[in-house]
Amino acid sequence: MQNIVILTGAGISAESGLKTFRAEDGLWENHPVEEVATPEGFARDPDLVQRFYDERRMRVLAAQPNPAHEALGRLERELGDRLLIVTQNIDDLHERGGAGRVLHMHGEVLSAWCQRCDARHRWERSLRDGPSCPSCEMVSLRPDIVWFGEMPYQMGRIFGALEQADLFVSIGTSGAVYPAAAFVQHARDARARTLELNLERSAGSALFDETRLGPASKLVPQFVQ
Ligand code: BJW
Repeated sequence: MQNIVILTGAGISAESGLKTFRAEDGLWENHPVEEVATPEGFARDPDLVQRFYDERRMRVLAAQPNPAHEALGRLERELGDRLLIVTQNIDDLHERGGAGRVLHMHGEVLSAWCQRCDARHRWERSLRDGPSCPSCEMVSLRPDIVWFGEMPYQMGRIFGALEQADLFVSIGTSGAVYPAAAFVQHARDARARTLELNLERSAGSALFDETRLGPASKLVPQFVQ
């Protein structure tokens, strides 16, 4: 039995109706990245950033997992702790697709983080109206999201799993953002086989042993079979 690490990006949720970032009609088109996805942007205009994530939160709550998420849920039931899903996505579609062991390296939009007491709370409503933290009652909640310049979550566990991996699969990510873009090289260093499933070749495509091109809702169920 082999250890598998799967990295997912916005492409796996595209067919659930959630926009990717870097496509022509993507999320960054109307929102300059430095305004909405940096701590400096949040300090400058918290209302704009909260509004951006309020809208994303509503869209995630309305979205449904697609056959790609569901296939990974089935794979996890089969492989148990030999499978680790690492997602850059802030939605909860892997979990609703049946996967329980998911590391959200860029945070979760359905979580609010208190900058005062460090507590995290599941959050489904707006953060714009200045709600107070249920733990310390201070008004200092922000979206529990990893912005540019901040340290992604769970890096120790992720690098540990990559060192033990026999197979690394990257699904629906452009390979434009580090450190996730470097995982394929870590997996290669650990002598894992590397496979890319994507609509089009990613930035690091040459580093993969194999690339299969097509929509995730087709390629992922085929891979899992
Ligand atoms: C389909 C499909 C379908 C479409 N089926 N596929 C040089 C070297 C190293 C680092 C840096 C560097 N220069 C700058 C940095 C740092 C920076 C960085 O990487 N910048 C780049 C722009 C160069 N990184 C950071 O700041 C990170 N922190 C950090 O590095 O800390 C220091 C550190 C050092 C060492 C170890 C550890 C840490 C933090 C990055 C935080 C990223 N945050 C964001 C926004 C917040 C989340 C949110 O709002 O949702 O995360 S940015 C955005 O990009 C989001 C995504 O998770 C991330 C990746 O995007 P993704 O998922 O790849 O989406 P797209 O749109 O780019 O691609 C979609 C893909 O899907 C495409 O390929 C399509 O083809 C495909 N697709 N439909 C299958 N149906």
